[in-house]
Amino acid sequence: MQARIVMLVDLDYFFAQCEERRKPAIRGKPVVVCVYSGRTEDSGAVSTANYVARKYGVKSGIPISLAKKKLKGVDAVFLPVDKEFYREVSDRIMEILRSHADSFEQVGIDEAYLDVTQRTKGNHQEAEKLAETIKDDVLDQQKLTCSIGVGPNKLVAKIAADIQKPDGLTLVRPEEVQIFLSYLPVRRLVGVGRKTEKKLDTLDVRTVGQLGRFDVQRLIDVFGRKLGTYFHNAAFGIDDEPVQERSEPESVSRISTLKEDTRDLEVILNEAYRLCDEVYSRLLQRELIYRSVSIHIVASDLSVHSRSKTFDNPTSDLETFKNTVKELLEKFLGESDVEARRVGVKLSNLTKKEDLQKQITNFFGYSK
Ligand code: TTP
Ligand code: MG
Repeated sequence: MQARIVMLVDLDYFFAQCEERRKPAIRGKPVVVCVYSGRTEDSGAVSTANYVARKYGVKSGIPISLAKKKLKGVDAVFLPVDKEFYREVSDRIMEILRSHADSFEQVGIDEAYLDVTQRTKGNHQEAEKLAETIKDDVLDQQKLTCSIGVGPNKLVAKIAADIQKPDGLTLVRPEEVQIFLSYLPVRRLVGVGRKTEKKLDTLDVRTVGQLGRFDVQRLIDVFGRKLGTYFHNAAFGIDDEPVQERSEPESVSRISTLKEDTRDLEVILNEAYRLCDEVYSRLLQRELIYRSVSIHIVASDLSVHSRSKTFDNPTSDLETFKNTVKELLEKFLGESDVEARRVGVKLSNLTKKEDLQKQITNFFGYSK
């Protein structure tokens, strides 16, 4: 089997960086994105903070009141989370990342694995160049920085991505894996949480190197066969987990805010068609076909309205998509007197293109 080359791309201080992007004036100040629980003014937790705020000890998970204490007297910015906006930014970036991968696996709102073995012909120099290109593309097109780890598998790529942040690029060649891992604390390994770290500490195992030298049978005695074997292999950077696209999405959608509140079909359609093009390109990229089309309208009073149409047979036609959106919007404006503030379009009831092909082939009883 050819040695693999896997990347992990992690966006830097993601929620806070999204906020910096849309409010350039806050750049350079400590930015703290918070989940307010709403009980008292400052109750809740910090979701994330930019690197300026991190210098003051502010990080994910701490109480907002503590963050305020740490930033007392500093010109800091506290903002509530806006998941919908971060999701939009994330979707666009994931699309860029997916286009650079042989196989792709998103693992969180701001993280994805890319298997790039084929397109780099297994060459590490090529992989490094590709990682630079990806960083440039994300910055040019979406104005965000990310950190990338490159390694022979997911385990090593993930650890490598964490080594240099923000805006980092860390490449670990197969022959460097052992030395790269050996001095790291065990906590860096995926699957080693605080509890496991403590348990390993009582066994005098603190670094990944020490974990590798620790008797595997004793590890199995302490953690069970599955976990014990995993830890032993992980210590040597062994990991065969493939980079795999997660299951099919239920739907592909886009929503955006209109320049001003309106009931003008032309204006709404103009924006809706632009969203259709974006949604359609995602559909093609993932080789999906659709059976349902929906529109979403957020009105000026923030009420939310939807209209959908489902076809008997799946299709991948762009014209059908756009015509249906037009039809649904016309119908909606005829039935309702609200002004539209945001417009969204969605394709759902998705299936893989090849599944349809298989069905047809089976139906006609022949195969190529
Ligand atoms: P992370 O990638 O862990 O953090 P980050 O992107 O903010 O910072 P880094 O530069 O170290 O990668 O998480 C991604 C987003 O997930 C983060 O921006 C906010 C959210 N998040 C929470 O809401 N709560 C948490 O405890 C963590 C860790 C993250
Ligand atoms: Mg991140």
